[in-house]
Amino acid sequence: MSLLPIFLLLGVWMVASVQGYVSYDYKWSGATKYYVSREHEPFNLAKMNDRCKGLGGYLVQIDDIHENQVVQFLTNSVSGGGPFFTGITDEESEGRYYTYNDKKAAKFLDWRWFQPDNWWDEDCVEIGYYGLNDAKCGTNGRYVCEV
Ligand SMILES: [Ca+2]
Ligand SMILES: [Ca+2]
Repeated sequence: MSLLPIFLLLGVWMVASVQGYVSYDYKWSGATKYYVSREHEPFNLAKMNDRCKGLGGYLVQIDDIHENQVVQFLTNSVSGGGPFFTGITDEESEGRYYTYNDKKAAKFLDWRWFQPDNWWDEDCVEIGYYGLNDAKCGTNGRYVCEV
C-alpha cells in the first residue's frame, strides 16, 4: 500500500530553492531535509558526499520502507530525470552493501527486479520508481543528500 497520497493530504512537503539543488523539508518525524542535485554529472561517492556535508548532511541512506518511499517520491517528482544516486555502495567488498558516510551495513535494500547484477562491476546504487539498482560509479546522474 502506498502512503504517498497520505503524505500529500497532510501537506508535509515543502519545496524550496537552494543553489544547485531541489530541497524538500520532510515534516513527518523529526526534522529531515532532502536535497536532490539538479545537474547530471559523473557520480563520485567521495566528492558528492563532501558536497552533502557542505549542506550539513551526507549522501542519502535508506533506513526503512518509509524512507524508501519518501526518496522514491522525491526523485520521481523532480523534473529532468535520473539516475539518482544514493550513499549505498559495495565498493569495498562485492555484494556487501553499506552506507558510504558512516560505513555501516545498509539497513533496507528494495532492489529492482533482477538487481543487483553487478554488470561490468557496478558498485554505486541509484534509486528509481521500481526500486534500487546497482550502477557503475562514474555514471552521469544526479544524487540525493539528507540532512
Ligand atoms: Ca558491486
Ligand atoms: Ca545493475
